[in-house]
Amino acid sequence: MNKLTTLGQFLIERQKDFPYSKGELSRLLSAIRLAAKIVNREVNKAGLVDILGAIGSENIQGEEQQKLDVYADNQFMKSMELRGEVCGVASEEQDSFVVFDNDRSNNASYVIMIDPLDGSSNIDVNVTVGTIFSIYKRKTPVGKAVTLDDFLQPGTEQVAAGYVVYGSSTMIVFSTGKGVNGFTLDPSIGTFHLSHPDLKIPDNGKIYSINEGNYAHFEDGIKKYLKFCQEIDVPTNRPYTSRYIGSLVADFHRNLLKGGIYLYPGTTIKPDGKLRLLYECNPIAFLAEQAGGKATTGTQRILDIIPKELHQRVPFIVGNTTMVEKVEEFILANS
Ligand code: P6P
Repeated sequence: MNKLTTLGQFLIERQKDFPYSKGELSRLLSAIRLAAKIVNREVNKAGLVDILGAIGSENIQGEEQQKLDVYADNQFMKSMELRGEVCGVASEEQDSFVVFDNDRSNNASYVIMIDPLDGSSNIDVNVTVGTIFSIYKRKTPVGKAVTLDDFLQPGTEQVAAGYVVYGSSTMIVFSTGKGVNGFTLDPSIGTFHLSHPDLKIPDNGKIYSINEGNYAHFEDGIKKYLKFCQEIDVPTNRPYTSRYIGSLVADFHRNLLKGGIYLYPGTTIKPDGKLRLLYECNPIAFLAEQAGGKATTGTQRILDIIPKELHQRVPFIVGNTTMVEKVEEFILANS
C-alpha cells in the first residue's frame, strides 16, 4: 500500500485482520474518522469562532472544561451513537459511562473509551491537541445494556486503539493489533491517506518529555534518571534533548517517530500521577508496544493493570524500550 491508499481502502483491504468481525470494527473506525474531520474543522478555526475558552464548568477530574472539549465530546458521542457499532462510551468529559440504550446499540459488540480533546488547555494558545480512543469487545452478552464491567478491562484486551493529532497536519494513528499505521488528512479533498505505514519507534531515542516543574516531588529514582539524561556522556549520546509540549498526544507522536520517552510519574503529592488509565495510558501503551516500545508505571506493565474505576489515574512512562528500561533500573535501584 502507498501514500495514495486512503483510510477507507486500508480498512477494506485489512478487513481480514479483524477476526469474527462482520465489518463492525471497520465501520467503527470510519465513524471515528468522520468525527475527527468535524473536530479538526473547529480546532483549525478555534480562534475565529466563539469556541475558545472555558464554559464555566468542571469535569469529574475537577478540570475546567473548555468549550472545545465539550464540542469534541459531543461530536464523538453523536458519531458513535449514529453508527450503532458501540453499546456504550466512557469519556474523560462524562462522569459515568454513556449507554446507548436502544435495540441497535444493545446488539453492538464494542465499547469505546475516549479522551475527546487531550491537551485542551493548549487550545487558546494554538498548540497541538489530540483525541485518544481505545476499543474493546463487550464482555456482557449482546442484547442488554452495557455495564461498568464492560469498561473495566485490562489494556491487553483492547481490539484497537489510536489517536488523532491536530497539529501542523491532522493525522490518525491507530493499531488493531497488527502494527501501527499513520494516516494524514488531505484537507483539500477531506480524505486520510496512508503516510506512515507500519510505524516502529526508533530504539536509540534521545528525547525525554516530562514536566520538570514537578521535580521537587519526584521519587529519587526519577530525580536520578533526569540527572542521567542531563549528564555529558558522548558514547551514550547524552545529554539528551528535553521536549515537553503539555499534550500527551503531541509528545508521544514525536517520540514515536523519532524515538524518546514520555514520563508522567507519581509524586509525593499525587502518587498515582495525573494521566487516566482507560482513555490515555492504555491506548498509548497499546500503540507503543505495537511499535516495538514499552509502557510501564515504573514497576508494572500498563496493559496488565486491572482497572478498578473509570477515571483511575496511574503513573505513566512510555517510549522506546531501551529508555523505558533505563528508567525502570533507576526506580528499582532507588526504591
Ligand atoms: P501538566 C493534558 O491535560 C494532559 O493530560 C496530557 O496531555 C499532558 O501531557 C499532561 O496532561 C500535561 O500535564 O501537569 O504537565 O500540565
